Amino acid sequence: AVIGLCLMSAAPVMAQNAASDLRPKYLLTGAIDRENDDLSGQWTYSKDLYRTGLTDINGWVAKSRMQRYRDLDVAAEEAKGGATFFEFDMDRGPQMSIPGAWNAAEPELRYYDGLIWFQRKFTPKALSGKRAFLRFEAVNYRAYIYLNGKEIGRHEGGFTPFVFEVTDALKAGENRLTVGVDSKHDGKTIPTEITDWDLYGGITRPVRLIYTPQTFVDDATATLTTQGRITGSVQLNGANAAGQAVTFAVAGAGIKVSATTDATGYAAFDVKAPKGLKLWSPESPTLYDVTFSAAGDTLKDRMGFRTIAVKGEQILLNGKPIFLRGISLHEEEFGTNPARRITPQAARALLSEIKYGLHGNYVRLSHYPHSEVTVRLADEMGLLVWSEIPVYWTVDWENPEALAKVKHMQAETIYRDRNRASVILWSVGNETPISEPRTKFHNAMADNARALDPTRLISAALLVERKTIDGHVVIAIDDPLVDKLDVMAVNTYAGWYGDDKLDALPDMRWTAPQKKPIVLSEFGADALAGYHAVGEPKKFSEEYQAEYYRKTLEMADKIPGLQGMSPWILKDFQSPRREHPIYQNGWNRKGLLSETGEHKLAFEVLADYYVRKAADTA
Ligand code: GCB
Repeated sequence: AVIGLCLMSAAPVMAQNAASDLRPKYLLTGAIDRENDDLSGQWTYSKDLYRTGLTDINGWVAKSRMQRYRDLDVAAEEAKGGATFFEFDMDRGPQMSIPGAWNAAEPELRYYDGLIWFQRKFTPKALSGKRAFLRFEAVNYRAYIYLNGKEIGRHEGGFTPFVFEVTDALKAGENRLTVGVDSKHDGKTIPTEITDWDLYGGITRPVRLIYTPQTFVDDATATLTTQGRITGSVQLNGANAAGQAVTFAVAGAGIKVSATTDATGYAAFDVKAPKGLKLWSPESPTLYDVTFSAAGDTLKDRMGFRTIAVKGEQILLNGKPIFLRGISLHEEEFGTNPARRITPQAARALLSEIKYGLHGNYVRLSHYPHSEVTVRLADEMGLLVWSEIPVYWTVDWENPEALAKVKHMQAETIYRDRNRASVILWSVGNETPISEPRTKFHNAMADNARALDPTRLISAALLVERKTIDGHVVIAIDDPLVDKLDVMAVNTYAGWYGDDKLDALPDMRWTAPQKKPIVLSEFGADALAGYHAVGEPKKFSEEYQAEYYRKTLEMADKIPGLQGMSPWILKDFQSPRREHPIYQNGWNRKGLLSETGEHKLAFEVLADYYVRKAADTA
């Protein structure tokens, strides 16, 4: 049976939960700590550029020779002889290492943009009364999931997790899991087909078969409020979800609180935070072992407790003003042939450059939700996080389906990451040209984020206007979306795009429509590592990039209300739009590090600035 778009399957009504209609049917929060079979490893694959495995013309494809998802031993069929005829064989196909984008797997797949079928066989553990779920951490962009020839579900959106129950679809012994992955983006996808990064395709994050008891803790959360209380909730799933005693405990903090679930399996709790609770901060990222227990099941997590708020032009972490010393980051590991394969080691290598190399305390995870591994590591290492939905440049603003997709992406992201102390900002967009439908769209996103999570700050990376007033260059933030934001974030490229001289930057004046904190969500300049130009700085040289940073930082120091920055970007990244044959060759070169991690001159300029900033604000 076709279950339909997972995105569209609403959960049962839970009156207590403000955004309940967006809650995915299953969340399996904390899934990585549950009993599971990791389905990473070698999968076979078959390219299907014309989508013949999916097309169904008048039903005749039902007997098609091209349906890769059929539960079929093609070699055995052929051995029988006779008229049997197939034009695929998933068992004898080429292999690819999963997770990982296909673009790096084979040279011929570098710019492949379409459908590829993947298959992996596995033998599950004996269920003996348990339930089983397939959880995909991310498939880019559309996923069609089949188990033993039967459709289990579909999902759209390349960066968020999704779960399907397969308790009844599994069989004893060997099972055949087939996943069609369609990377094609168009005017209606999120993001659309035009971006400034490699869109990549494939099963880019881990796939796990997760086992739970019949009734289990599907989702749970706890947060420290600015009133000094710890509030949270637990959602059970299963036949015995109602009327269960629930316990939330924080080991070593003296917190243990109980509640009872209502008819929908939901329970909320609220307790005074104990005096001795150690707060999480970048300088001291204390994490506690927490448990949410009910009906014989326990959801475990490691969580930090902190508050985040805005007061006038300041951002307050645990009640104290903080300056965000950050950098932007794409999800791409180091190397000349990245596959967006973020392992704990790859994430640590990237975040260490920010924390220890740049002396940063903050990272903008652009332009889409990054891997769970990265966000958990930010918690552990002590880096504040800006989290983003790929509503980038242009979107089909007047299309209600686009907004529905985006809202589901927000829900999938927020439910996944709301227990991470590191995450302080939900962004609702990047550089979207101002128009009425666009502002309406973003306003709806901001309302949605607030309904899903009233405890964090909302921002968006805005475009600025460059004006000349009385002979002075004025950079103006003038965007009606600001009304909905806690933090005004702006991208500025004066001195790179356009003809402004670097010496002019420090004299540019900034104006903002309201007294709210400002962060520079981007500024940057391309430099090819190893290209040095003496004399007058030349664009694309390391010297130009370093000088651009010096002058932009001088300008930044004069921006009233500036509370942080995340320059563009830590590392050079693949971008098919960047085709300068000498300096780019398919890479956006605005990294402070080359793709292999060589430090460019500007890296030290920013690191020195952050050392000074850290001393000033200590
Ligand atoms: C931007 C975009 C970012 C680009 C960058 C650039 O404003 O937000 O995605 O990569 O500029 O390099 O131009």
